[in-house]
Amino acid sequence: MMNAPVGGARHQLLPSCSIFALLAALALPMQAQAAGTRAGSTISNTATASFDTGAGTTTIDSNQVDLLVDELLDVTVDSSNPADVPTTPGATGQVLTFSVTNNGNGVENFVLSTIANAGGDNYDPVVTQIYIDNGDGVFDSGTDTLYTPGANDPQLDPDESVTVFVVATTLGTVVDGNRGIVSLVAAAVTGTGAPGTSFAGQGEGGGDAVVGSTGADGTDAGAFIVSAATVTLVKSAVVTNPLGTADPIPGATITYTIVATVAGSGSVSGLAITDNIPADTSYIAGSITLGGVAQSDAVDADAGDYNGTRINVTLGTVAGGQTRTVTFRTTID
Ligand SMILES: [Ca+2]
Ligand SMILES: [Ca+2]
Ligand SMILES: [Ca+2]
Ligand SMILES: [Ca+2]
Repeated sequence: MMNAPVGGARHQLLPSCSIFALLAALALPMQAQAAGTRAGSTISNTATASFDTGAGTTTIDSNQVDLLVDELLDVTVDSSNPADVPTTPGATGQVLTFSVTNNGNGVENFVLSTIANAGGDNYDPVVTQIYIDNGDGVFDSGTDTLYTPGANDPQLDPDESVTVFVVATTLGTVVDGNRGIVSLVAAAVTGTGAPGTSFAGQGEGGGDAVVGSTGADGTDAGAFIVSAATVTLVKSAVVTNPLGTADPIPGATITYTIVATVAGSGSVSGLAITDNIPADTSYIAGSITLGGVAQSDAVDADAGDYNGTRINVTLGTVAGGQTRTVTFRTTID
């Protein structure tokens, strides 16, 4: 036998290879850099000796040593949310996004679970579901796959990643600024343990499965931040009368001022201020103002209206840190 290159027959194909084989040969080492040589591969090696006995050079080969590459079990989990995800008290369907990557060198299934009570935060989000993304990176409960542990543990090739969505409910008792952490855990179904732990014959291709440096499980944390707002309402009245005093006598005018203050890092929506015209008084037509701007009594393009018994000012969405001031006038009958 002539000099037999390491790797034998496969490498001998290269001189006559097609462009596809060349591309494959170029691509394979890149794959191998991350996950390493694929589990189940055989590493073969033969030593050669050359010598001269005086009758020319003779070459002899050693026996061939074949090693079956074991499967390394490694996985990492990464939160895909660059910042805390805003939520509001009592909100359902709140989503944290994670990426699970098979860092091993064989195909493996990973069982997923969550931890929401580890502390270091202000409350425990209630995890309701885990979904496996359909590949578009966007959560949609209609097209992504609801995860059931043991039934559809995601199967990943070496270096393959999958996006996982953790869906949670925010407690109704949380307040603005509260933070709730949820960790996603992914663990190799074949087994986990201390690095080096071996599961005989359970690797892809018939070798052993060996726990890698990650312990064959990985975790990362994401967090919700409660972004809520509260509204306080303060009402005051100023009386003027034809006598030039502040006495509330018949014929006196009462100017009511209502200040709505929104506080917190979030906002409120659908904010409206309503006030019934008190008994023994008469509303002064066209007297509603919002932020000092007169509002018509009709239901129309502006925010205010008077319907014969009450004034109403529709404020809509107001962010924390803002105030809205409404005034209207009545006369004492
Ligand atoms: Ca495997
Ligand atoms: Ca917690
Ligand atoms: Ca999706
Ligand atoms: Ca109006």
